[in-house]
Amino acid sequence: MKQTLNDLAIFGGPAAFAEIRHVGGPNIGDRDRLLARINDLLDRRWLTNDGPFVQEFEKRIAETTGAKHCVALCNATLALEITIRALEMSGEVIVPSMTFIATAHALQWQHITPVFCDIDEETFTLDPARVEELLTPRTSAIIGVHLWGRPCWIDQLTDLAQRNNLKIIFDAAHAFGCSWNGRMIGGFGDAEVFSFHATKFLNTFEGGAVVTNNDELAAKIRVLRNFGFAGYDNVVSLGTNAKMSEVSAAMGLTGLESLDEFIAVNHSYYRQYGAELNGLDGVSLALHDETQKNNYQYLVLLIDDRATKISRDQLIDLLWAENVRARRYFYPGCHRMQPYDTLYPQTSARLPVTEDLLQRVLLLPTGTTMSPQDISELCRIISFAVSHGEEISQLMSAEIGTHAG
Ligand code: T4K
Repeated sequence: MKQTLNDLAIFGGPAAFAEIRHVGGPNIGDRDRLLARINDLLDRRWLTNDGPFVQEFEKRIAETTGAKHCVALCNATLALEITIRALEMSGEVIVPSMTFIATAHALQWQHITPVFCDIDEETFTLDPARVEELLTPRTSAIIGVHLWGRPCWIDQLTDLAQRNNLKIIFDAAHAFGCSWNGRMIGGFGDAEVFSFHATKFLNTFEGGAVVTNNDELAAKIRVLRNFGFAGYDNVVSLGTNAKMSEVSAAMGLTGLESLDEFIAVNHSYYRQYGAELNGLDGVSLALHDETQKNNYQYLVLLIDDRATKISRDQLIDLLWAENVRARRYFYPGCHRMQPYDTLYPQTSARLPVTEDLLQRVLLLPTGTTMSPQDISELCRIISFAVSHGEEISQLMSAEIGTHAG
């Protein structure tokens, strides 16, 4: 008879978690403050289109990051698209494949070729030496991604861009509240783009922002987010609708008041995971640079299945069976997703570090939706699975499919 997960003693019976635990469970902040703000905006009857909460939110983001301008938008994908357009990128743009698909799509959507570049083994962000090798006369820009909040090699990439007369922006979707060399993320390159999606460290339900020190660029993006209007009845460019609504800004302002609490919780779980999984063969925590400010929003394990004997994907299946929605961000890599896999089928050969990392990452729930007991329970399951890796792996073979990353 075929064996199932339920035949395993520790995993038999009900799942370890009665309710599902997610990677990216939203931070809410003070609910009463949020509801009071929602009442205000309803009383004002000003719901969107550059309202007072959006303006206040932009001011607060600019202050927090030290950037001169913040333009709030309805999500980071449109923020990237508009920034790419405003900076007149064209031809080819160098990006990592180790990112959420939105980074690549924002280019391809505008008929610009994303040229996928490998990352380095220390930060998992664009490797400047590899970027240089990929430059061609068609290259117009570089987009670095501060993956999981870990900043890119900002100086080296900026220097490379300047020497080659290229634009440079950073996809900082994961990096609000993080710093690099003592300076907050937000003020680097021609612009940086934050995501304030529900799953992000700071959320506005859906939302994003472009931050920049460039007056002209900020003004251009403001026009582009509002259909190209530069005043009543005066459309000056091909814009779109990418405005942030007042209710989103109300959520963002409320979250901003609790940032210290969000960081403290994330940081303490980062340390707890580190301590409770310490010494487990084949399991390591992707580390943050503790000399910098970090938001610790993503808890990333690296699984070496030669040591664990149970594969990363089996571990994920096992966690899902226990109601833990562990993820494989960003498996299988943008270059293996459509349309890129068909358009550029040879890409994987030049991405060895990316390919290797994609086989090893496993993201776990953390943050304000979790408790210290939850983290301990999760670590207990992982420790058990790894210490019985070989037996469990055999039992699981061919039993269940792999869950999506
Ligand atoms: N650049 C980078 C590097 C990015 O990571 C992202 C987005 C972007 C650009 C684009 O930003 P936006 O245009 O979205 O502002 C999620 C998010 O939708 C996406 O924003 C995020 N990155 C990406 C890393 O994660 P999915 O496809 O994994 O979403 P989903 O529905 O599977 O949810 C993720 C987890 O969060 C699940 O375990 C469920 C949980 N969740 C989700 C929502 C929406 C909750 O617990 N509550 C919720 O309300 O993309």
